[in-house]
Amino acid sequence: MGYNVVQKIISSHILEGEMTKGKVVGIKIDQTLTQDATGTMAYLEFEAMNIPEIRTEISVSYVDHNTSQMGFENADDHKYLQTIAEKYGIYYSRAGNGICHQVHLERFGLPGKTLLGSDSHTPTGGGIGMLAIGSGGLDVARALAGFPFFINYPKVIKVNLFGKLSSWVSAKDIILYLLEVLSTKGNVGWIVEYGGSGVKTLSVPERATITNMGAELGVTSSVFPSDEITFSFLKSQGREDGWKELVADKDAEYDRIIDIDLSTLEPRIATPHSPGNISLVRDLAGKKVDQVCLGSCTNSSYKDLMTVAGMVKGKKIPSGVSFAVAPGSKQVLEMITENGALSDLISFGARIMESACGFCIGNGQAPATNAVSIRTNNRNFKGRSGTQSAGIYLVSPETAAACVITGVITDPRDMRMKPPEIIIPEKFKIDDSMIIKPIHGEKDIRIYRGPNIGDPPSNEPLEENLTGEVIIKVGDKITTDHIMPAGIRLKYRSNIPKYSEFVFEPVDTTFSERCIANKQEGKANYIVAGLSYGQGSSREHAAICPSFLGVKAVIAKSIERIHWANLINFGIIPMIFEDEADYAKIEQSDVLVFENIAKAVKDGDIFTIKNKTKNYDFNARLELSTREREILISGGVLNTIN
Ligand code: MIC
Ligand code: SF4
Repeated sequence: MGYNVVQKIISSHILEGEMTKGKVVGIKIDQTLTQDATGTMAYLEFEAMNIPEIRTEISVSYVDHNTSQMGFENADDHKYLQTIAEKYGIYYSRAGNGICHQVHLERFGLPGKTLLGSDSHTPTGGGIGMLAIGSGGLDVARALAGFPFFINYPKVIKVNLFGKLSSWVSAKDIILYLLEVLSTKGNVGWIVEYGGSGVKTLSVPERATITNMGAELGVTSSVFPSDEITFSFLKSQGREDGWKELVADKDAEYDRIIDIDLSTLEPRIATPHSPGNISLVRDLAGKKVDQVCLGSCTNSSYKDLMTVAGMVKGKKIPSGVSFAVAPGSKQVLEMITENGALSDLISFGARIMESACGFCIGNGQAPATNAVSIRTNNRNFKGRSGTQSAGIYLVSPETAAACVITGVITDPRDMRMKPPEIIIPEKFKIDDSMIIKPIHGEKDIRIYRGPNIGDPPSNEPLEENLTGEVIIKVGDKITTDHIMPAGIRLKYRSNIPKYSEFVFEPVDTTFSERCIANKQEGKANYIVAGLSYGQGSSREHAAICPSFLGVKAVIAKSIERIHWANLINFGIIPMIFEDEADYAKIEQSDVLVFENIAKAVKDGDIFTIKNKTKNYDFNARLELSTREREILISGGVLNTIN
């Protein structure tokens, strides 16, 4: 039997384990990326490993999330990251150079390579035929040190694309359709591979829009083959030397196949507050819009911005709408500046933002109370925009432009205009002056540490018995934005004691102080959750800060992949209800007794928990690999390294 694209990349990178579904494999990581919001902690962890220089082929440290610099914290973090990059041989992409995923695609990504990034949207690189995976910072730190990255050998879904998109329907509508089919939960352990004759109708940035939002499906990664279109993209970036063809063998097998006839797709929209709530744009047509935002790592390419500029050219923005535009990279911004498209956007009424994450992570542009905000982002979790009462809707750039022109939700097919014809230049503007190149070998670099930068927290080895309280009980689809809010709290990412004050802030503002009170009395804290706990971001702070507050276990109906790994890395035991009915019986404040927990973590699959308050026992599953068991017993990865 031949190999599919995923199997081809894994088989050429396998360092430990075997290619059997469900079994753990350790793969070699060729490239890593970090961004500043997760990067400071990742590099503090890397420093703790005492390795003189990185052991990957290419590693890049991007500054794109925390660029608002309200206070000294962000600027201090940037200086820390720059000195770390100099010391350890890492490329440093300065603030203003663009969003990590967009820049990585343009300047570093290569077909057939593996990429591990401390950001959940790292699979954007799948658009160029990489096996690109998001993880917590600690796993990136390990990869920098040359250790393998462990995944469960995946099941592969083939998404068979055929036909051609109709006018006004775009790549975003393909992934929104797939989110309608697969939803945001229940896809842990899968990788999506795109194939079929429709692949050749999509450019690399369009493919990257699709693989980017694979993160919202909760899959491990998403990947396109590498073909002549990939070659042209690399050539336009002056990097064709790195191209290689990568296609599935004719007799490759898949665990599931989903057919999508591109010609039947229509413009879609994700409605509040989940990227999985999909409707047709037409079904919401006429709803008043207050804000439109164009940007984020999903849709901020040259083609995306040119399309919108072409649609708004010569028009004026309606008085009730605000329009923010954040180009994905300096390259995109410079190109639309030079060809005049930027001026068309400004003349229409756009507010031009820095090439950074910005509004996507709630860094500015918070909408008004109860506002309707139409965005080209990938996430619309409640409150993420900075305004709890606002409703965020996710759409394609074409739909966003139609909405900002009319001031109401509008299907671009109803615009009575022709789609702008965008000619993609054969050569893109290449200027890497905002990327500081690494110097290898001996050098004397002093790492800069501002007052905001602390040490990675330490944790005790797992105790034999634990008694404690269900400190919070939450429902299904709790995202890392619920657990560890970003936005105005982002600047504390390098300061764990301070950031820990805001754990679960959007859900329960007393969480942190209640945890600390228990911790001081020597009691454990437990989190009880429903399905798909820890969706969304890779931010390991959603595990580090609870660990700092004395959380010892999460008992849930299911837990998402990246968050699962982060919990283990920081010594919190992930447990799954054996019988989901037990979730309903348990209440917040119940006292739970974990007898012989260390022994169970060592070699048990089922663990019996005593609910002392209600006087009954229930079972939880410990679905752990040998490696994960060792880490938990030690109290986290950092305790296993030195
Ligand atoms: C996000 O989109 O939520 C983020 C901010 O990029 C995160 C990373 C972080 O929290 O720093 C992600 O997607 O992993
Ligand atoms: Fe940045 Fe938003 Fe992309 Fe996250 S999803 S990397 S915040 S642009």
